[in-house]
Amino acid sequence: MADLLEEDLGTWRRTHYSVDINPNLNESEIIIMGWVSSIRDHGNIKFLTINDRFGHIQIALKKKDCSKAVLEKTEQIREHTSIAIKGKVKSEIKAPNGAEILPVEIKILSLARKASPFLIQSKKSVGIDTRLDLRALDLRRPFLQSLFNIRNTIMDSCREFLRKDGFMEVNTPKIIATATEGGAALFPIFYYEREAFLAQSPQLYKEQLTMAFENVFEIGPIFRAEPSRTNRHLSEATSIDVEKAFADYNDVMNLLERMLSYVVSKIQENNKPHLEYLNITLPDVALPFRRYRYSELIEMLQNAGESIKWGDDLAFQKLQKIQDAKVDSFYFIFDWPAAIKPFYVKPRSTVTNECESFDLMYKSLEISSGSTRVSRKEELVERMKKQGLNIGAFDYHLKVFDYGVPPHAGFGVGMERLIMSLCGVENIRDVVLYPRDIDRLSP
Ligand code: AMO
Repeated sequence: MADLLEEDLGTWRRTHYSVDINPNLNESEIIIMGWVSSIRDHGNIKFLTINDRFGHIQIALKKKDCSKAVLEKTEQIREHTSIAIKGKVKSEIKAPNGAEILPVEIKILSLARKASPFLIQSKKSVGIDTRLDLRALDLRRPFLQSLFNIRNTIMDSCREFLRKDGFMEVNTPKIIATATEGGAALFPIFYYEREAFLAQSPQLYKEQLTMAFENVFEIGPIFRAEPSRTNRHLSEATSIDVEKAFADYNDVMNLLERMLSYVVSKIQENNKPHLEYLNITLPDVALPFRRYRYSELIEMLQNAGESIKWGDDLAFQKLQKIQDAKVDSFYFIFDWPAAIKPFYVKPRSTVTNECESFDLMYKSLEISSGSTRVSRKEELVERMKKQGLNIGAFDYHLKVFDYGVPPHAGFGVGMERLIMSLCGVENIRDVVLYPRDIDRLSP
């Protein structure tokens, strides 16, 4: 019975989005489309709220003025039903946009058959697993709509910034033959008769491309087999990878901080309603960001009574100690021990057990790492040997270095972690459409 109510679009097309409706359109005939987010029945008048991608609009059904067909249809509607409404705009001071729609005809395009297992309007909702199981429905929540609109601005503004700065966007293979960041975190796959891997990072390709295009960037997926369950690790993340020829780590640290400052200015410009809804103040991105030498932080931690020595990685928990004491926004940690950074990172010429590397941190969360790269073949082979890598497996990469790879430097920014830091989100799964982790492979 209910199915018979559903109709095709036919010749109907949307004339206005919710944001376009305002009192100036009073008496105009319009068609809006979207989904029903709330129904309030006051006896002789019923209000529907229709959401579309830009916001929501109120529909007022005065029972004495509506046709029988319209009233019958609205009896069938529950929240989430997809709907088209032909009607007249009426200015109404009490309505959200100063105007509402008086419906003349309604098409039910797709009925919601079940009640949503979670509330759409609330910022805090049920546990994330229930929501992820029905993620597309979850994504109708204004909270996530705001986050993903901000994510969209981040993607756009990074691209815009890098293009203006003379970078070319590239796409490198995601099916690869060898590890780039160390062997432990690879996902093996079948590739015809051979074993291959999902790319952990575009590192080696972006480096090679500096010899042809000088300045390149890629926004794409990286795959990491992360067995730990944390709120900041995914098995499939998005990275903003940047590589620049004839530059060193100081140049790209400057580039990265300028990029983030640009991104924040664009969010402020484009996402005012989303920032207001989320009730967030964006972090301070005054330039330059603070810069701490790795050895300085080790000393700071030792003085604070931590058992840590030079050469140890700066674990998340330790960094929380520094955060409490010192920093509450973005900062760089530079000149890391060479032994704990990948083989392609260039050792410092003066203090060779350190390397020209940096991490960009937000409080205790690592947002990006980058470095000056080794551009001479012999030095690269030596670094690989020191790290116990199978040099033969990197032959395809090493042979490029016989043909004048320029000095170069770059960084990779974790997109999800960047959004977490900008929007104050605690669980990384919330800022990915369909997260992948050790427990989740669907939807
Ligand atoms: P790194 O391994 O530090 O460096 O990765 C760069 C940034 O990517 C993000 N990231 C992750 N985000 C979510 N889940 C994960 N499992 C995950 N792993 C990494 C982090 C991290 O700072 N090739 C170098 C970059 C370079 O030097 O250009 C690299 O991949 O925010």
